[in-house]
Amino acid sequence: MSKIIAVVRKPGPSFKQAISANPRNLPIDIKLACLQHDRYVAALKKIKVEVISLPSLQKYPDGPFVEDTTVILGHVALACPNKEKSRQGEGSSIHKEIKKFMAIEKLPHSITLDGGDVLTTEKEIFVGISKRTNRDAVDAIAKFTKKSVIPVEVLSGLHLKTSVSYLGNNILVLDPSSIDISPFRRFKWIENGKPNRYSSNCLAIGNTVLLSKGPDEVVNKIHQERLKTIRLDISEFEKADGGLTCMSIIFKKM
Ligand code: CIR
Repeated sequence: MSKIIAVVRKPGPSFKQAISANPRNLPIDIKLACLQHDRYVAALKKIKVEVISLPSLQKYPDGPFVEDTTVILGHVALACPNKEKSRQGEGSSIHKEIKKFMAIEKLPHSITLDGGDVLTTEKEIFVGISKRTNRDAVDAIAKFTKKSVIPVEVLSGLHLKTSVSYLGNNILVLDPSSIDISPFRRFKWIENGKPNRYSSNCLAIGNTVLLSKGPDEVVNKIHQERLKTIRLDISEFEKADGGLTCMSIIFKKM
């Protein structure tokens, strides 16, 4: 099996100022965030993922949410033109790292795109049309892949992957009240409700699924699919609207 790489960024003191749609959930406990991040990295290493850990960036409070800076298309990566002003420029040190493995392509200025809106399956790439990602992103991504690129309306929550994850083998975990589910009809899915939204954001690598707190019922259903689970408390990242996938960029070493 080819080696899987994860690029992550440690939270630093400025993570306290990360964007949050629910400021009443704040403040973020930085010490606890660092501990939760260490456990996330340990879980990745446990399943034999090679982790590239980048230092925290004082200038970019949302820096640990590396997923939003880059879309990996296998042979090439796209540098995301992030809509949020405070996040623009956050990707440059990450792209330097990823360039060691594959080419990075830039996208036209009319596009806004966060990696959290891109859900990749074997044959399709679903793109959330959200507060952060616009429709132009769909055609732009399509230029770099042979897969079908399909827009999905995000009804609530920050990104598409806030509410839906792909586990492989045609199985999704999703919250049907937060996204338009019609593009996903051909899949089998494990349903989650809005109150447990963050447990719809799972990180599936091989036959292991990393997931945050949520109903045991979801975990049991994942086990029924003969997948293993690792549960991680990422409360401090959820305060800033982030889930497990947001905290890494995953790709295969070619
Ligand atoms: C933001 O609002 O941009 C960050 N506070 C959260 C980003 C979460 N990223 C993700 O879901 N991919």
